[in-house]
Amino acid sequence: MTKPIDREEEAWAQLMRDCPSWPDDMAAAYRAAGLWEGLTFGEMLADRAARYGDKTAIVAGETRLGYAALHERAGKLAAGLLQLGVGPADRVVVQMTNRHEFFTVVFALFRIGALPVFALPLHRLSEIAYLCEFSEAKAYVIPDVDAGFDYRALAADVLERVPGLRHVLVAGETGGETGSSAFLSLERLAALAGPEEPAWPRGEAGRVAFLQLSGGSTGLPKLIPRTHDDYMYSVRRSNEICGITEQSIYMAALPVAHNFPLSSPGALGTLYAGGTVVLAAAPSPDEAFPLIAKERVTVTALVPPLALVWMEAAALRRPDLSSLRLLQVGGAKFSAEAAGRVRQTLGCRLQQVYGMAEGLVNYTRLDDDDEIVVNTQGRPMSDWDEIRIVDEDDAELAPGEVGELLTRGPYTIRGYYRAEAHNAKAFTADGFYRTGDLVKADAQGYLVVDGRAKDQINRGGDKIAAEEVENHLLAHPAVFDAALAAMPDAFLGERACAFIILREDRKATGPELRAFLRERGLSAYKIPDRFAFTDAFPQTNVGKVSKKALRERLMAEVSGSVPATAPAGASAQAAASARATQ
Ligand code: OOB
Repeated sequence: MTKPIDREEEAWAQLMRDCPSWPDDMAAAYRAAGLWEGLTFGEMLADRAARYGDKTAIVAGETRLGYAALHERAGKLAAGLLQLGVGPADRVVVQMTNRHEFFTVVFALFRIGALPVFALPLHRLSEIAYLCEFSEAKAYVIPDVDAGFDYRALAADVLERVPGLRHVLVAGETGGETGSSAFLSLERLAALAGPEEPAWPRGEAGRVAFLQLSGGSTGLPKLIPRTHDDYMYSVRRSNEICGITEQSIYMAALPVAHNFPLSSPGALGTLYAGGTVVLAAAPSPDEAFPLIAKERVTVTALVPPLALVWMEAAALRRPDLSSLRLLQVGGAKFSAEAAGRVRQTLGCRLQQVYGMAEGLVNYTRLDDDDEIVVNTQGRPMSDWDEIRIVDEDDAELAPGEVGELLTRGPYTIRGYYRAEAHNAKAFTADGFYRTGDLVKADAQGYLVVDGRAKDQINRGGDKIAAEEVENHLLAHPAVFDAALAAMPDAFLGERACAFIILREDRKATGPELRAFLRERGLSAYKIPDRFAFTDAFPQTNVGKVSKKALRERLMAEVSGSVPATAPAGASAQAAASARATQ
């Protein structure tokens, strides 16, 4: 019989084969320079618990958890997980709203070397079933009910779809009482552990800590493997740039599993520094403003549409935001016009953040002139970040010219999890990640995001991979072809428009297609805002659908230079139906 230790080593070896890593010489250089410290997130929390004891780590609703209590609860859950048969290198899909259990669960997983796979609260059957299946998750963690949505009903559907999934772990009052033996409340999970501490598996900081979801541009979402070493470095360096200390009170208003509020510097940065993380149940002014006043929040992060809502609400209501020192805005382009109003309306400094779950994060600096803070998306956080701005042939451009941003460095992945063919396209031969973003750099290295080369829609910070939605639409019997394109929107920046060619003699309306996508379990933000029926798509010289032409068409419509019609080449009848769509 194989000894458990060999099985564990084999599980890690397999996982590391699935996750491309840095070449040895680069890894050695990052270690020698002290960027990679060899500290796991489990060890980090243990250290902070010893150092800060009862100091408040997490505030969520009525719950206040000190550092020691957080560590202890995570330990109980970790022991329970081991009892359940979840261990090193196992994957666990975590779909948690902004509750304290997000942290107890995630640190429990870090403790035993199991990998959280971060899903977002808005994800539904289509995304979750795929994540569970593709990551071969042993367990799936959910809240019971949140914002009126019953995650247990979703989990029941996921269990039916994914036979390999064994456990659903439920946070909340009504945890395990669903009748299915797969469901277990976190309370009961913690109680599974015996009185003795188990022998904790040995952690290694060079190993993958978790899988983060990519915004994506292809048919199926990609998983991003981040190691303890690389992520810890990005968190530590972010803290230095953003001035996060023991005194910092960070409010997570965005869903905390997203890379921005999680680590830029976000909740993990704040815990690293010994500060306090306040979880807002929703990012609305109704929820967030009183919380800022009550908890004396010093820093928070928003996507641009929410920053607009906050500015509007603050002008009307004059809330007490006197504790707020810094508002970070990122995830999508923040217009210079809006950026210029932050200090006046919210009474705090602005920091623009241009980052990606794959790694690279750019920040404007706290001592930058307003000119830079308002007009740029910042510069790379680390001197070790390598940047190239290139044309379509990968030739480097002159400073100031717009091209695609390529990057590599000590916290930017070298490839996605189990995606060999895709990796060959998404990375250069020498390991630079192709961001798909069109940017220009000024003489000081500050970047301005100027557009996108990837087939993605950025709906106010929520990323939609065009191909993923197109594939769902193609499954409809009346749809002959589908193409998703971004239409400009004053509030969200972009919304999604689905151009549809129907099969001959078949009919479908926008509302029907929308209902069809919902039934397939696609999350709401990916469902097109508009459907436009046409009988042909504009093409590029090589005969592909020209998304650029579709975008330009939508852009022209919005700016009013042409009436809302179907794209060039479409019949008068199709043009009429395009106008008829909502
Ligand atoms: C953040 O991460 P993701 O993975 O959800 O999305 C990354 C993409 C970027 O490639 C870019 O297209 C867009 O989102 N983006 C921005 C932006 N910040 C992100 N585009 C224009 N201006 C910005 N400030 O969105 C993310 C991760 C960490 C920190 C902040 C944001």
